[in-house]
Amino acid sequence: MKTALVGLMQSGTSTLFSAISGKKISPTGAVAIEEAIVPVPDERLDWLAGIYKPKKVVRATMDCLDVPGFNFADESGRAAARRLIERIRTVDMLVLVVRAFENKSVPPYRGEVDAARDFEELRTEFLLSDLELITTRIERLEKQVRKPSKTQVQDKAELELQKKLQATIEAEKPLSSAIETQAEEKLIRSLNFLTLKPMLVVVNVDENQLAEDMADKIGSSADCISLSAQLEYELSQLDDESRAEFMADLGIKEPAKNKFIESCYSTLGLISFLTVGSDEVRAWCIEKGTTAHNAAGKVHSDIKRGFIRAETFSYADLHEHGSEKALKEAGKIRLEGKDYIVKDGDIINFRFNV
Ligand SMILES: Nc1nc2c(ncn2[C@@H]2O[C@H](COP(=O)(O)OP(=O)(O)OP(=O)(O)O)[C@@H](O)[C@H]2O)c(=O)[nH]1
Ligand SMILES: [Mg+2]
Repeated sequence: MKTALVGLMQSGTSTLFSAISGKKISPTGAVAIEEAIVPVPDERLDWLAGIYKPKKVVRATMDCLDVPGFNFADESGRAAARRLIERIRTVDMLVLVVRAFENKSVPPYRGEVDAARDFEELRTEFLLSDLELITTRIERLEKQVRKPSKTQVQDKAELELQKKLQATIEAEKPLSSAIETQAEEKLIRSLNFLTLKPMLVVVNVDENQLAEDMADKIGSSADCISLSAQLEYELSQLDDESRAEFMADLGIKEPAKNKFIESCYSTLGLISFLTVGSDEVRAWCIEKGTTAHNAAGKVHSDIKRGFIRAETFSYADLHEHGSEKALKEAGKIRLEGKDYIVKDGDIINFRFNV
């Protein structure tokens, strides 16, 4: 899973990136996209490690990009933003970081703090960038369909679709509303439209605005959370003990970065199943609706090929009963077949034969 953190300049994108990845904050004005593999926090693994005493604990990970802040206010800024936007087309989801705190480094022409305005600006730019892609594609396809070729039928179908998409954007409707069939989705998949990507909005608030729920401030139905990137960064710099103290002082139970990563997971429709043993306790990231057979393939292609059964119990049951032995006595260990739909928190021991 690959996600890009994007925002207007000085929104706190790099601060949030640093808080979740532990990497140094990119200096203001940096032009390079930074990348980090971020472990997905999962308390269940910590508890399981206490039971199984494994040699190692392996967390699921999220591949995260920190994109320099966009400045659409002048020509060179727009050109830079465009180049960056082209480079994030292949990510699985977008995180839009929207500023709701005072920042003296933001040029005064941007006006007062206004999260809803900034969010709209970002969304409009993404939409325009998709529209541009559609327009270019239409021009190319119109030339192409005039000459006979192997792909003529498909090109004609795509041309029709692109025109429909163009009209949809011009009617100010979301692209997703115009894609009605899987065949249509397939025709345009490789274009990687930004406005078709799952999106999470992070409203970045000042430390003393934490109590307010800012999520409704952007006036959108998009998935949205609010947090203070600065505070998360400061928490990430502390050792466990000082962090716990600091959080107790502030009256917070969990760093918001955990909630942030969980939100990315749910925006993408992902869940985790777990494997346990004395060697390793591990979380595996899969899409909701994945079968046991495909989940086995995540672990190893041999396990998928030789799949016999998935011995399955839930983390919640293990947590309640305390041991696998007690679970067995309570009849809570199931043998599932290939078509079983894996659930979040399932602990699976695949039986296979190769
Ligand atoms: N008060 C407050 N300040 C913040 C917060 N998050 C970031 N900042 C400050 O905002 C400034 C910009 O932060 P960055 O993380 O560099 O922002 P950016 O969006 O990556 O900026 P560019 O990529 O350079 O455009 C820094 O001075 C941060 O300390 C926050 O939650 N609260
Ligand atoms: Mg930055």
